[in-house]
Amino acid sequence: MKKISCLVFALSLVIMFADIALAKKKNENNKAKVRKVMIEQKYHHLGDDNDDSWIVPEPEGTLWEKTFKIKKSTLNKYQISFVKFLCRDLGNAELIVNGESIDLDPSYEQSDQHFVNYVIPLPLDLFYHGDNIIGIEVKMYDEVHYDDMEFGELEIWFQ
Ligand SMILES: [Ca+2]
Ligand SMILES: [Ca+2]
Repeated sequence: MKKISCLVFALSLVIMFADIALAKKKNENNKAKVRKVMIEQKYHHLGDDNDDSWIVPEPEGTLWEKTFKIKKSTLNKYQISFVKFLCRDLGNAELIVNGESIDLDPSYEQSDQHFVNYVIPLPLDLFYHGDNIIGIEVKMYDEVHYDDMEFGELEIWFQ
């Protein structure tokens, strides 16, 4: 009897470790899969000042917005999302996703000479299946002037 219970115990240990190994492998596979959705490859200049050294010298206004679609299967499949874009001289600007304002981490390097890669985590429940709107709006830094910035290569990553 004792022998049998030892055998059962050993067997259950083997099954348990096999389960853990399998779960770990599954997890690693999931981690490796990132779905990258290009929203806007083109560069845009928001603000109110001309700058001939920028990709888009003339500002295009103070708000950029774009509608894009997300499939229900994407929202069901992934756990987290990020918005990723290249940006110069971000300063005082706001990211808006489906009407919700997202704080842009002020610890990123600020440069008007080169582009900085921003990766901002977004709660997945901000998105709808079907149409979604993403926007960037520059703010005033005094009573009259807007804080210019330039951005492009904007993607949303699902992971
Ligand atoms: Ca700026
Ligand atoms: Ca300005």
